[in-house]
Amino acid sequence: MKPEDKIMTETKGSGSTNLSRRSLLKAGLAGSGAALATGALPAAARAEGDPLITEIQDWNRYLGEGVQARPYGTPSQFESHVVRRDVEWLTASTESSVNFTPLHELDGIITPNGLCFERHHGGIAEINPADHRLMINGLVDRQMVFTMEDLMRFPRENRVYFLECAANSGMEWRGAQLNGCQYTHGMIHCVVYTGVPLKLILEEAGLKTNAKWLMPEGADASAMTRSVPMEKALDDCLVAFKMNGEALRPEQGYPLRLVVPGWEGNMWVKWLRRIEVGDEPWHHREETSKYTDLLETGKARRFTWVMDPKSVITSPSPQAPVRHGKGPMVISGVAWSGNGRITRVDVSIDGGRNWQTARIDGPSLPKAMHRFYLDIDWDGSDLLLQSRAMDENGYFQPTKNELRAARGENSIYHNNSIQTWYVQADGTVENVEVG
Ligand SMILES: Nc1nc2c(c(=O)[nH]1)N[C@H]1C(S)=C(S)[C@@H](COP(=O)(O)O)O[C@H]1N2
Ligand SMILES: [Mo]
Repeated sequence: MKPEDKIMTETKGSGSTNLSRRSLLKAGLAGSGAALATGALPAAARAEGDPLITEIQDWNRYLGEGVQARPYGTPSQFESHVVRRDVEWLTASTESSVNFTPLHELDGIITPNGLCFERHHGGIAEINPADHRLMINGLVDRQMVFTMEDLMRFPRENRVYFLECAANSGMEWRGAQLNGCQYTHGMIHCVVYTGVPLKLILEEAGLKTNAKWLMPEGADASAMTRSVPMEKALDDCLVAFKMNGEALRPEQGYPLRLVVPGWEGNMWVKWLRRIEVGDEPWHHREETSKYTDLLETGKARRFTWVMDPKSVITSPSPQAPVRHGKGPMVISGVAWSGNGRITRVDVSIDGGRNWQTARIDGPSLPKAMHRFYLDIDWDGSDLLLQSRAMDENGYFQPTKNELRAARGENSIYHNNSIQTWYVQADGTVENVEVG
């Protein structure tokens, strides 16, 4: 670990950011902060003499590039800061590593393909789809090998799902650590997949009566394998070849990946080359030494597949400070649950003492990202921003202390607790914890 790393704020034991709720309450800062927005924008009509209004600009005067300039479009040059980022000290190599979705720059519920976080254990496999095969073996009536062309002849479906790595927010278990929601919550993406229901492929091979588990395997250098229970495979899993309408990106498993809706990202095997059917789980590395939750008793929770309800405010946040001063402010964030739809998101501006119900806008789809907003009139005082999500099964997000009381302090995986951002009067935002 390099403590001098720019994006890292050591909250524990570093004076300037060691913020407890009590100290804020004492200072009288945890009060009302803001009311719901009502007025008009104060800054709207101040254009008098503004050359951007009175002068003709170059882009107005000269012809622009023609249609042949960008056969495959990329974002505006002014958006070049909107990129995936990694944290160098987090992993020993870049091949077995992770980068993070820039959540603070995005809106709506769909993640653009080029910004979907990447997690791979053996680098990106570059596979010509003509050379790709999917094999089904084990407890089936017919062992089968499919080409990509074969798979294109099955009926296909389009569905929107989030994928969250079980290690998302893992660095935050013991205290506020990374200064930005890209780093604290960016191991997630949400796209529309096109693929074949796994059920149809398994039916083609014919399941034996004792077929209870699947072992999907990746064609990459890590040959990722996990055990997937048959009920899930037959319920809503997809073998997907498209994301957001175009072919999967190489980073996301081109030409074929498994989609395991609502369940931890590790099971969504990329570069899917084989599915073995068995009668019991395989107890491989990623379901024993990794992706299990070590409790205080020394026992570990295993097969904790579902990603429980979670949310985060993406703006304002440390990488998206408030630049506009007091007045109307849009508080925005995302929420998701592996159990189904998000039914409610509450937002607090005073560290969890009072809550207001946020407005969910855009499609509300099961096991997909949801977008929420709270529009306030900021009085310019310090805020302790939090959000908490509730899903259609009535589950809601715990506080950090509630989570630690239930699971102890050893865990990395499955941290779905409430995040706090400290917004200061000058608009800067920091990752903090309230007691
Ligand atoms: N073949 C293969 N599949 C894999 C992995 C891998 O390293 N190899 N990583 C897994 C992990 S840990 C996660 S979180 C997701 C990440 O998916 P993404 O790269 O599309 O974000 O892929 C999973 N599938
Ligand atoms: Mo992961």
